[in-house]
Amino acid sequence: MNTHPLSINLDRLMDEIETLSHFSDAPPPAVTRILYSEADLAARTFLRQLVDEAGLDWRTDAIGNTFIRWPGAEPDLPPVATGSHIDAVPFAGKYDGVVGVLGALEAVRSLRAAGFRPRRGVEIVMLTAEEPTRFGLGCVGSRALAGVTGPEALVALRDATGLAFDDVRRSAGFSGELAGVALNPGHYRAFVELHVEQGPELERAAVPIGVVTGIAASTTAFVTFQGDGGHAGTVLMSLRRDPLPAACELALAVEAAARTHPAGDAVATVGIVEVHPGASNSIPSQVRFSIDVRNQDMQVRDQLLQHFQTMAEEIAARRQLEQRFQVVNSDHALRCDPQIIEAVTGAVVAAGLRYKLLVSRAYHDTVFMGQICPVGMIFIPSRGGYSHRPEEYSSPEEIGNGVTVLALTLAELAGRAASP
Ligand code: HGY
Ligand code: MN
Ligand code: MN
Repeated sequence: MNTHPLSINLDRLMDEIETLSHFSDAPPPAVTRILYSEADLAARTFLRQLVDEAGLDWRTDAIGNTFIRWPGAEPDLPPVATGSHIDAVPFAGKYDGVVGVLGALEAVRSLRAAGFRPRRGVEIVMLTAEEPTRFGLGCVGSRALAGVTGPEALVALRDATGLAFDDVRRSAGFSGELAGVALNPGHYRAFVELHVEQGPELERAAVPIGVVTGIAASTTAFVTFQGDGGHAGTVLMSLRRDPLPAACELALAVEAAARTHPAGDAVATVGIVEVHPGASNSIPSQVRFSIDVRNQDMQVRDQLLQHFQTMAEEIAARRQLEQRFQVVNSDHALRCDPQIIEAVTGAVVAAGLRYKLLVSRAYHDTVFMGQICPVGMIFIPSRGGYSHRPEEYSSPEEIGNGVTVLALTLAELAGRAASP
């Protein structure tokens, strides 16, 4: 039985999620929304329109992080933050990140409609570039807010066409000093992110809410094997130094090592393979491919990463190839703050719902927001555990549950102002 007066305007929220999904470079039901693309910029404009309609103020920083502020009665107190991202990997679904941004806006609208007045302000943060698609690094916005990725590292980022992050952000309309992006520790009282689970646990357990206890440690690396190339017809097999079979050998070793690791839940993925020159009648001269490896136990992740590096060297030596193993990012696992977990579980009970504690195997902006304030996450079920594919789906009821729990959590953390 729920004990709260909130009413979530689900029709409006689902319409907004549907409209946002059409700002995409892929045909429905897929969504592709890459950082600073026309689709991304149009989606940001749509979000700001909704914020204006809600009568809330917003501002953006030098890289496009967008801050939507609901002032509290005591402006000197650090606000409570919530939020997520609206960029999407190629051929994604419509809920990853979006539920945490539009759902947060609906949570604030419903609290205001219920006459709730917060002691502390509430700030919704739409974080720029959670997905690594364009510049190879995930969570650029939250890393920069946390000071984990400073101005020099941002300026060094290049996309696959060689365009510089700094130039692209300015052409997208985000100028200002990069040094002004980082927030001080304590800038926020807390950060709570609502997100689709992107896995099968909640659906299998038939539980409507996940209360996240931690987020797995993840690493992204790129391996390059360099050979001679040459004519596919005239170079005999014994004379070749072909990097593609080497890459296949390593990819199979990556899969086998993760699949058989005693931890039982290690994951490793080769998601990008670039073959140069990419002609059917040319022997590849260079192959560059990505390795994404994760586990909530950092030692497991580090062991696997070390194994992959050793394998790359061994394969290159045996096949007389040059190789480069470049770690783009290797992040810590995150533990959510017990106080925030308690606030979320209390909100679930007040909403008359059941919850399951779980670890997130996907990374989120919460990993980096956790460097500057106490954090927590709220999950809702993903049908079939699908995500990063067009079949991603969470029902209106599940989304409504998540928004209600988020609203009640924000109310708890912000505190109710004494006078109306
Ligand atoms: O890759 C991730 O875990 C996140 O969805 N970007
Ligand atoms: Mn994602
Ligand atoms: Mn996400």
